[in-house]
Amino acid sequence: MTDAVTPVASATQISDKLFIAPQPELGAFPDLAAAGFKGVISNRPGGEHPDQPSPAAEQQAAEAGGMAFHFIPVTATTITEADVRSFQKAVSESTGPVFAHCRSGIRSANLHAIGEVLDGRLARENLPALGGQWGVDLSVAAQWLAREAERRTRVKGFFDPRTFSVQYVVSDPATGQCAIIDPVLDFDEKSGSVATVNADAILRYVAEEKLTVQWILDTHPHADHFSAAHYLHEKTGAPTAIGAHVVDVQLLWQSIYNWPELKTDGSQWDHLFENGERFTIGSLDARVLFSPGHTLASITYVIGDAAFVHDTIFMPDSGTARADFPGGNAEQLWDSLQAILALPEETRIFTGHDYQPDGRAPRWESTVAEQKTRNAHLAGVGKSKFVALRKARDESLPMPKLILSALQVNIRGGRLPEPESNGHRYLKIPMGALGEVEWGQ
Ligand SMILES: N[C@@H](CCC(=O)N[C@@H](CS)C(=O)NCC(=O)O)C(=O)O
Ligand SMILES: [Fe+2]
Repeated sequence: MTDAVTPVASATQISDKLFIAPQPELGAFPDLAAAGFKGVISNRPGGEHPDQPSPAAEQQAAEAGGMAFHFIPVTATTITEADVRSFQKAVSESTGPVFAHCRSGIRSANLHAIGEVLDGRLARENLPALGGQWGVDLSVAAQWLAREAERRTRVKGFFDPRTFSVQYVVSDPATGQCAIIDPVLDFDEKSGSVATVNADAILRYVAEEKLTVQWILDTHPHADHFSAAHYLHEKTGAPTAIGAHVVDVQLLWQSIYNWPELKTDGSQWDHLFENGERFTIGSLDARVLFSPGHTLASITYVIGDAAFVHDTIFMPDSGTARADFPGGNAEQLWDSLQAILALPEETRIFTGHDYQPDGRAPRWESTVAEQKTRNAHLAGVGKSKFVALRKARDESLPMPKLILSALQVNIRGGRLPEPESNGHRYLKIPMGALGEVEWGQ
């Protein structure tokens, strides 16, 4: 049982803990706290209307009243499963009643309803009746669920809050075959310890869903986390693969690490994909697009109606990946972005990182159409402007904290350094390898 709330005129109770309502004014937040609410969810993107309080102002007002604040912005046409799951988590983890709002409350009610159907507590056919009961139009949920039911390519994202990375299992419901894309091997740079929490969560999902792992894929040698490809290969026996230009990345970093023994023939993977190469995951057609710019070897996997673009395009409110690592190139990144945006408009774009702008809940799925119209770095921008903006931004970004640790692992397919005579493994840090930094005072 949850604590009772004093009825709030504007709010409709739609579950044990959840109340939906139109946009409250900032001045109403103390009343919500006094009424007994323990959490506030805003499902409204900032800046939808000039009179609307900013997400930051709402957060401050909620927290001043001792209420948790969750920013899960959606529009009727851009709801993703991640939004639904974040919404459910915000409600289930709340210590008491939760006040959810968008402009009118309809988006909040639809997010809740989608979750109920996905989890089997509600049948799709019952949505109209339930909507009638709540006085809310649930057709957004009905359409979303109908679209989802038709998909032949199933995608499950796993967000790693430590590195803001998104790992994927993409599966073919018809055959139960799947590929794992860009899995993370956990590394704590302060203690030097490695763990398999993320990779094991993926393996659990694979077992629960009775999937067979057909491929373990990386989009590029990552600079901000270790790849769990080798670990997962040992666990599942599935072949590993990456883009063929990984050999160029190996040569580049062989010199940075002064590492003559490193094999630079890509033999650390079972397969190297060429640009345009086709393969299958169960009955799903997959193909590879060469997408350099962030790294020399980056590729995009286009699988059914889904494109796994990793560090090229982020979510529309976030923009694009940086292009200043060794081997990076902003002009090439632009060309790669254009090739991705030339995919059919309804193609689902799954990104590799989400840095949660404005503290919003993590999300990772968009479409080509959304990216074209709304990407913060791309909409209405041409090549020369993009390249100038990208270079200026990159100059302001510090190197990822794991770049020097991660590359030596990732250019060997996620293998840790071999143990030395005392049984311990050691990472090698080339000093001064990546130029000057801003030291301040
Ligand atoms: N603070 C992060 C930075 C990670 C980072 O640089 N991410 C790359 C992708 S590997 C990026 O494109 N960032 C874009 C940006 O921050 O604008 C870390 O230390 O790991
Ligand atoms: Fe990256």
